[in-house]
Amino acid sequence: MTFPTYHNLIGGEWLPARSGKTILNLNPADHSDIVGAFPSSHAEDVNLAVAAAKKAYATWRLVPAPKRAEVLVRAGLILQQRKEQYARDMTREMGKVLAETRGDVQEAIDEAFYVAGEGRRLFGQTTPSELQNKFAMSVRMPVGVVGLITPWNFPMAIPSWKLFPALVSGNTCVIKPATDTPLSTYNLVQALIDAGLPPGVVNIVSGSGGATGTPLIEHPDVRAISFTGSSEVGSFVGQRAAATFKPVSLEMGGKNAQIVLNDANLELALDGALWGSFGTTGQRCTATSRILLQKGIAADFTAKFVARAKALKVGNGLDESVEVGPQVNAGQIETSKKYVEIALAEGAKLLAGGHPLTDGDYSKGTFFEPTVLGGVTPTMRIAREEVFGPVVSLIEFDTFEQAIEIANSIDYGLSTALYTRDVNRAFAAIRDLEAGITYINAPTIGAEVHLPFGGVKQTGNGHREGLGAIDFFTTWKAVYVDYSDKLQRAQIDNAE
Ligand code: UN1
Repeated sequence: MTFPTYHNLIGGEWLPARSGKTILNLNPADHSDIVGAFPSSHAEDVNLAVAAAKKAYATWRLVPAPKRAEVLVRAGLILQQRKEQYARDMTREMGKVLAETRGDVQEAIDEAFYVAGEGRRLFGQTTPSELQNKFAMSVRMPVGVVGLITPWNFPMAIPSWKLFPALVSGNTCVIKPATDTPLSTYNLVQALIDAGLPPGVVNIVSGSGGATGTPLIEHPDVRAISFTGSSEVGSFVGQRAAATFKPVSLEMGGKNAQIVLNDANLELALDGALWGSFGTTGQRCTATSRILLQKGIAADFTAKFVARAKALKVGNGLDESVEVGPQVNAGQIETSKKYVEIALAEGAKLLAGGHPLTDGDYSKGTFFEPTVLGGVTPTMRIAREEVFGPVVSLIEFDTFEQAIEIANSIDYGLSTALYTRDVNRAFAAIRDLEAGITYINAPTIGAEVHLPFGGVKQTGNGHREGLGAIDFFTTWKAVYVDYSDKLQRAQIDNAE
């Protein structure tokens, strides 16, 4: 079949990788469907992109922030017009069902309009000076050239979470999209270009993490790195960035628990668990991967949940009747398989699924059955390690306090959910769950762009996207204006 060839975007020009090499972007539902060939970039391509971003920074930083924001408003409007096409492109390259890829594009639209408002805020502070006739304030400054490394599971939303706040703050960007899903980043950046973004302000270098990402992290002219991906890679990114003292925002794994108490609305809890576990084929860092069931409802919940998991329709996400798309690639299938084996070896019971789907049309892509494991105990590896696939564990408990303890007994801390009608317990859980996000009577997935997004423990290193991204993409400058016309020595001339 014929397929398009895409180039890197460097200083406003579309350029192939210097090596001439490309990486094929395949539809995970049908590997014979080639979405396109994308550059396989190396350090020399990264160097060109960083140089272009550095050049563009000299002028972009001086564009008034409200004007920078207008580019985002126009980009948001363009994305609205192209939503259907971009959603279809995304389902083709990533696999998740159309309803979800429409949501992914919508998240970028929401982000554009939310962050555009920052163009007329970017607030600093004024504060009294300790000296007379002296004025003190703080202002937000851009950081400079920033490097953005994004994952395949939210191929447009997550790039928008990074690009838009970086841009409104006056930075210029080099983005390395995920190897599996570069097209959605191209579509997002095309919307920015059509909205009037000047050349060089955003540059794209496609390629693998090692060959493209590492030189970006290490480049001396890159002033900050924002990364979303696995904790394993995030640890590497953080260590490399530390060598050149770069601020680095790391958004990583989860092992998110939904707790269901005896008094919960059971149907609601079932709906939430099903969506949280198998939405995006379980490939969200916020996905529900542990369902903690109080013993009074455990048997009833389990029977209903297993029946509903077995009834889910798995297939090509472009088919509107499909509920669960493929996994993104063969490596992810291997991980799901491996974790089911580990769980069974440790004594868990297979209640639904557990295997790759390979018959008929499934053989064209990378599909895995929605999988439910019962009899899981909190110390098993399946209860502690991230799978990033359609594999969920059921864990039973006696008391509310035990549930909180189990929920917190892992190395991650991204999202949590509690289903109950008891308002006292709800507020105790909000206080006690160790996670960046807690939902009450709603699933672990579904964050909105204008709240802080991120986690504690091995999920992150303290930064937040959404509300919080501007803090990462700006640096504070303290400003003192002395209008006394004499030397005034702080801590000395005004001391008793
Ligand atoms: C992710 O999985 O990396 O809250 C992001 C959610 C989405 C974002 C998920 N809005 O599930």
